[in-house]
Formats: sequence, structure tokens, C-alpha cells
Amino acid sequence: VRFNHFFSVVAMEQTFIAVKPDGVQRGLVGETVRRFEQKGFKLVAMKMVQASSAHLEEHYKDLKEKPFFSGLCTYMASGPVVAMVWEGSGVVAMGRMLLGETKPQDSLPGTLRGDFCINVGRNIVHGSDSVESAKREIALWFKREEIVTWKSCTHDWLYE
Ligand code: IDP
Ligand code: MG
Repeated sequence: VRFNHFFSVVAMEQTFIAVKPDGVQRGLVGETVRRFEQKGFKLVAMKMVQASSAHLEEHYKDLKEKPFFSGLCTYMASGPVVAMVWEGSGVVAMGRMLLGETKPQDSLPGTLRGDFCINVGRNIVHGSDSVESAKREIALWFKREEIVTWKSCTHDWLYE
């Protein structure tokens, strides 16, 4: 028997990405999705949500001692957000690179925050900062059955 199939195992990650209320209002949902899609990441969940204050306080609980915490929660509840889960190898760290720095003024052109916003308190997108926080945030925003398992026809052209 000759085996001529070569299997490579790619460690997949998932990250939680959200277009914040200012990003939604400013028409940046498509642009955000486009950048993750064109990179090659796979969309496995997406929904528009009007988040409650309690939900946002839980989402940002690590920041509750910060002076901007209450303004942050008010901002995030000021309109709908588009919540997404993206999957791919290294998607957590690369997702942060696609977003740019927390402060738009430290963000390079070519990043979402570098290209489309000015103020740290209106920085248009959220992305998980680690694999651990991605797991926590995905579980907070999505039910298990909302995460879709599917094979993209591009998979074998993106991964060796
Ligand atoms: P991140 O979104 O880049 O992970 P974090 O430090 O986790 O940044 O802060 C969460 C969010 O809180 C930021 O995206 C931004 O909207 C807001 N934020 C952070 N620092 C400030 C600040 O100094 N003033 C107002 N809002 C801030
Ligand atoms: Mg953060």
C-alpha cells in the first residue's frame, strides 16, 4: 500500500471580533468583514446585537476600576454592535494586528483603527487580546449552536 496523501495538522484558533456602535453607524461593518475575509480567515458566527449594560459590564469586567469604564459601557450600549467569531491559524494575534493599537493615533495606516478613527473612546472595533479571553468572550456573546462548523473551499489553498 502506498500512501500518497500528506496530512498537515493546522492548529486553529477562534477570536471574538465586534464592530462597535460607532463602526456600525459609520458603515464600517462591510469593511471589517472584508479585511478578515480577504486575509483568509473563516467567519463562523455573526449577529447584530443591542447589548445590555450588564452584558457589557461583564464583557469589560477586567477594566471596571478604570476611570473610563462607565463611559465605555455607555458608548458600547449606545447602539447595536455586530458580533462575530473568526477562525484560523493565529487569528487572535493577527486579528489584533488588523485592528491596530487601542489608541487610533498609535495605529498605522492599513489597520482598521489607523484608517477609520481618531479617538480611543470611539475606536470602532473590538478584538480579543488572547486565546483565553477569546474563549471567554465567545462564550459570553454566542450560544454553542450559533457557532457554525463548515469547511471553506479556500481551506486547502490557504494552508499547506
Ligand atoms: P482594546 O480594545 O484595544 O483591547 P482595552 O485596553 O481592552 O483596549 O480597552 C477596551 C476599550 O476601552 C478600548 O477599545 C477603548 O474603546 C476603551 N478605552 C481604552 N482606554 C481608554 C481611555 O483612555 N479613554 C477612553 N476609552 C478607553
Ligand atoms: Mg481589550
